[in-house]
Amino acid sequence: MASETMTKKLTKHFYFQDLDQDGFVEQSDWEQCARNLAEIRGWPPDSPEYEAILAKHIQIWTTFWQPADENEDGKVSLDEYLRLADNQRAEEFFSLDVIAGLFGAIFDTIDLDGDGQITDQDYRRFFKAWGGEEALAEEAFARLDLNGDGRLSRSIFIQFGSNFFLSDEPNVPGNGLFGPYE
Ligand SMILES: [Ca+2]
Ligand SMILES: [Ca+2]
Ligand SMILES: [Ca+2]
Repeated sequence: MASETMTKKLTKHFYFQDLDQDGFVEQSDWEQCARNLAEIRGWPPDSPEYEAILAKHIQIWTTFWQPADENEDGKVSLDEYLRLADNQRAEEFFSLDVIAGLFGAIFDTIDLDGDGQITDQDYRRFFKAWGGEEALAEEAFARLDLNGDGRLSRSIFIQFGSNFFLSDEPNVPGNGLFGPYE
């Protein structure tokens, strides 16, 4: 069984990614987020930047979320997602390799200038693209930016991702990646 803390975190993560709030995480949520990001950045739908960001989002859906779709109806329910943490599939899905891959990929969707650092502005755009509140993004970023220099590197971001998925400690910094979870 997943711990109470883990269940709360995963539930938070699930609803963060359910962009259209229909109770399922689907490929269309990821596509919509890519469209939102492109719009925020002023990238036209036929631009190479738009194509690249769309491909990255679809790749995260395909490699991380789609395998959770146990009944293969094309969408991941909260129950399906929570079951990943509940059985031996957790070893496969929440392995260090998978998490490093996932958070590296998420990082690349946030670090839109590709210099290997994300700023609080990037983080606000990330939340906004997922339909989240920019104030929550500010708060989340401030908690993650431990040395207060206004930037997060790729490696620390991946480390926070490991906190999020592998630690049952209620107070590790990575728990706030997607905003407060309680
Ligand atoms: Ca959805
Ligand atoms: Ca399903
Ligand atoms: Ca950057």
